[in-house]
Amino acid sequence: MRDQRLPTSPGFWRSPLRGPWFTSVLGLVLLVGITVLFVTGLVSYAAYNPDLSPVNDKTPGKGVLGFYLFSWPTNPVWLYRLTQGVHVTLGITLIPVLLAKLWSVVPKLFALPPARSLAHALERISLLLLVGGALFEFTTGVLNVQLDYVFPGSFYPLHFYGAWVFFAAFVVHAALRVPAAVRNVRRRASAVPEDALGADLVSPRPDPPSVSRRGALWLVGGGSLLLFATSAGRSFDGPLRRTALLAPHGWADPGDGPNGFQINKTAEYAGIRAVETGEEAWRLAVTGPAGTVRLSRGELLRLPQYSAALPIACVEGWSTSEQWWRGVRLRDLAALVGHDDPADVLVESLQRHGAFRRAALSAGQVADGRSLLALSVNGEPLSLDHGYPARVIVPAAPGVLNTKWVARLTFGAL
Ligand SMILES: Nc1nc2c(c(=O)[nH]1)N[C@H]1C(S)=C(S)[C@@H](COP(=O)(O)O)O[C@H]1N2
Ligand SMILES: [Mo]
Repeated sequence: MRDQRLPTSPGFWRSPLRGPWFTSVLGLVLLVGITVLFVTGLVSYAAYNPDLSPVNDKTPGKGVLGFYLFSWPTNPVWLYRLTQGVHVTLGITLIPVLLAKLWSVVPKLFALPPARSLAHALERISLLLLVGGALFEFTTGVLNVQLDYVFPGSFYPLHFYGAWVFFAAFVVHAALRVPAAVRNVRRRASAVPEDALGADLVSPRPDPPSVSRRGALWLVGGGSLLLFATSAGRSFDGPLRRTALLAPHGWADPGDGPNGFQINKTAEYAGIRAVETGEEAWRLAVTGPAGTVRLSRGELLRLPQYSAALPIACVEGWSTSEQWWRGVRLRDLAALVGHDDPADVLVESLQRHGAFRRAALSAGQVADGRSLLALSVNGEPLSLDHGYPARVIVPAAPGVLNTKWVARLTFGAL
């Protein structure tokens, strides 16, 4: 018998909770949950117009990994609000399940010998990618939504490549284990035959139980429920938003009134000075095959005005309900500079620094009559923090494409 004080000895692990049933239940929850995370994650990437690189997407050499990309639609207007809300809220909710699952199999990490055969060695390497990939994806995701881009500019490629590595290992693992996991779950929590997959997880000398396996599952589920209840409010306005205790609170207080909804980056943060946005100084430059026209805010207001009720839905998972935006249609501005058929557009902000000072929209997005260069919201001029003198708003698009403090529109440049 090996020294039971060392984690390499099975006798070192004393929890009576460990066993095939507990691990299998958690595993099957993750099977469903992580599949949804992967799909909504790819969808989020597609929504970002990565084909309009290098403006939107700087992910190097995505090549075949971009095979599924499609032109992001503008309907229904809440599409990204839903997919990204699910991605972020589900990811946060699954944290206790992931941690419990890793805890339940941790003795295997220390099992000796490190490899019994070539097949066993390969399997252990795939598990390393699986566990490492899971921790990496959950950590980068949480850091991004909670702490606001700790890796400016590099979050997308990190989270994107990490997802593919993680998911490849996940598929292999699921193919090998799901049938046995289903069998394990059908059995009762206490009845574990010696030959069940994962029977080696059962401690050979368990401590007396302080909670049953079912009770432990309820604890994990309770933890998830608590995270859900304190996160999901980030997808709503008003009193529900206040339940989002876990959503970052470093944001500017949007106040009340027509402009009283979530602000991401304030004008002050973005370095926008009031002198640049005044009626005297600010001109919008619109460029196309017919040349460049410069328009003041007053001139823009004399063009035909249209309204659209659209939400803002950020990649960080928060969103606002639908606000009434009013302004000039992007496709009318395209026509003004010689594009009768809508073209894609490069949007540039007054902002001089920061990742989000420019964005590219597809021709399909420009064609939609609800895609606006908005001048007002909910019946009042835009506030400086929401992008005065003018901002872009596009149905169903990620918030990051709704450029604020617009200075220049270049149609057909991409
Ligand atoms: N110029 C500029 N536009 C910007 C940003 C920015 O930092 N600078 N942030 C974008 C992001 S990430 C989001 S989610 C929305 C948020 O818009 P809001 O602050 O009006 O809610 O603005 C977008 N437009
Ligand atoms: Mo955002």
